[in-house]
Amino acid sequence: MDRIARVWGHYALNSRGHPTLRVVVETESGAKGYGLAPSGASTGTREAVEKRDGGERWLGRGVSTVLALLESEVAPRLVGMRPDRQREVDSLLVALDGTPNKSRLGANLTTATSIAVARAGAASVGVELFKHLGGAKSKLVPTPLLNIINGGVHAGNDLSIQEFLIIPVGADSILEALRISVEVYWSLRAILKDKYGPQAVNVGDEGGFAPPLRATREALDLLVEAVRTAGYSPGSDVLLGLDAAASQFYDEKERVYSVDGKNLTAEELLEYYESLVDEYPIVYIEDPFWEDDWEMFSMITKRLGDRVLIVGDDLYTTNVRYLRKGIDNRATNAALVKVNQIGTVSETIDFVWEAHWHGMRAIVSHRSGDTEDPFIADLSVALETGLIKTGAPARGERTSKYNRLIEIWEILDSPKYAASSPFSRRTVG
Ligand code: 2PG
Ligand code: MG
Repeated sequence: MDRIARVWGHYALNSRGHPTLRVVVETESGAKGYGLAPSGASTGTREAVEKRDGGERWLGRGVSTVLALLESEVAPRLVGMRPDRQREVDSLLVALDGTPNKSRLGANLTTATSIAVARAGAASVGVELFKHLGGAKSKLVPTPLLNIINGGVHAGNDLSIQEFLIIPVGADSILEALRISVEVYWSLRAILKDKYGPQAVNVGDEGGFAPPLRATREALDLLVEAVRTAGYSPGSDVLLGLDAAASQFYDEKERVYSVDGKNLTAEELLEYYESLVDEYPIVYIEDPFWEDDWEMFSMITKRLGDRVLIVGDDLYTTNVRYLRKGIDNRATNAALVKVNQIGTVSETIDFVWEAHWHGMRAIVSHRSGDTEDPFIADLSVALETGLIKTGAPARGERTSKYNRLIEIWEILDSPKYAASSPFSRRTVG
């Protein structure tokens, strides 16, 4: 029976050039696992807390405090535990932290540690990470949602909507899906360069282009044109999605949403989404309203839920407590899943199970400040979510996830690409 022998951590950099921590777990048998904590920009207020040093070094973003806590409090307690007992380790992390939002140890510490233990556990028993987390039966490789036009706080342009996603459903393998996506990405690049000049093809945080656009429809028209130019059919080969991240453009005082240069009431915004869904092959809208407008979430799910996945990200922050509220209110029919929003692998798994149990789709997601750690690729296969959101097919921290999905496809006996199946109708409740 293998046991954890050593746990340590050190500084690493994330895709924004901010520091993060990398935790390493080594077992008595010599098995090793690592984990890196990602970081969000459009974070929900209910998220677990990312702990930073403050002060001047690293512009206040250092993780020395967190590394010291790892060494003094966490590592000594993990030594001697079984690396393949993820739940025991994660329960200990939750108990050691002792707060409802991981604010004492920091969710960056618990996330990196929990992921490192999962990998060490897999290595210790000699199985692939996705099999270790999901059992031998998982064969479903998720359909990716690729953010190829970046707006909101992820880009320096005037687009209010944060993410414009393409969804390559007209494929029968992950590689074909990525081929289609890459062809659309490069068609879009050529179109942007032609229409707006070379500066329009600079990329944003998630590898999508950040052109000088102002209007949502302009961006959607470009996506449709790029899909067609690449030789595919919008609506059957490639579907579209949006992450509005609406908390970012909501004015709480005035109670208006500022979209495309106009101030809209919640009802007007709902009508706006409805017209977009009528005009474009949109099947996915994430965070359409700000994170406390449960009523409007329920309203849009009622109106559009039979043809669109209405997704809670800032609404739920991967926390079962808020998900249950969403289930009770039929607030959404889908939920975004980010390990560092809650802070441990086991709590993330519980969240996905709860969503699935109630007929909701779950979408495993990266963060805008991510790392080369491909953990979420394994997680999405393990939990058979059928959906993953992990940026454009560009920038190493995004492609590491896609490359791992290709690798998993090669490892699996008879893999299945989720294609359009996650968009079939589901009943919530
Ligand atoms: C989101 C994410 C990832 P961030 O809003 O869904 O795309 O962004 O990591 O900045 O919260
Ligand atoms: Mg989001």
